Amino acid sequence: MLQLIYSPTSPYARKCRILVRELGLEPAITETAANPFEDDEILLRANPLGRVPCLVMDDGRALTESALIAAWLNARAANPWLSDWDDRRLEALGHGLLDLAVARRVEMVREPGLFCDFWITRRERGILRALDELEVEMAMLASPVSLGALTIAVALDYLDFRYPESQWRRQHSALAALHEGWAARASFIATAPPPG
Ligand SMILES: N[C@@H](CCC(=O)N[C@@H](CS)C(=O)NCC(=O)O)C(=O)O
Repeated sequence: MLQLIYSPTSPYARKCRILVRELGLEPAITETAANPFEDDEILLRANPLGRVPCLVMDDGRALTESALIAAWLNARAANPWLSDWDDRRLEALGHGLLDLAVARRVEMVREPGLFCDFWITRRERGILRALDELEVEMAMLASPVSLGALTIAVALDYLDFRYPESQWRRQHSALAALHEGWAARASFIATAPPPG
């Protein structure tokens, strides 16, 4: 049995959990919740980096990094998604958007007086540039069900979760359509972060 260690609010982990469901791998995987910020023992034993997601494979070795875990799960599926270099390129862009959104969140939750306008503004400008670029990319998207598209949809949903005031839909209708398609899927609904 494979073990996927995740936290319910982590978008990186959510991407892997959605993929597990989309690829029909649920019977082969146990999902174990852990809080990386409380240094949960189960997580630290599997991943010295102390981050989620982490996938413990059948032989006990662990995979870290959501993109690597996703590629590994896809390779193991009976009906894998096609993933070419262009899809990987989009996946990296979506992943970068996610990194910026998470970094912005980290900056926002610092104690008053510690958070830094420079970093918040810098992250926000990066998020906007990435959204503009991805909006253009949507016209050339080969398939809305791919690792690239999934990563982008998860990043957009994370913006709604942690940055609801961003109003990213206003100038990005193609991204809004991609998100809407994903938001209706059972895998997306089943892995939604808890409110709050
Ligand atoms: N590049 C990693 C990022 C994973 C990551 O940063 N996860 C966060 C949760 S959203 C975490 O575990 N943070 C704990 C920490 O940084 O100490 C991936 O793609 O898996």
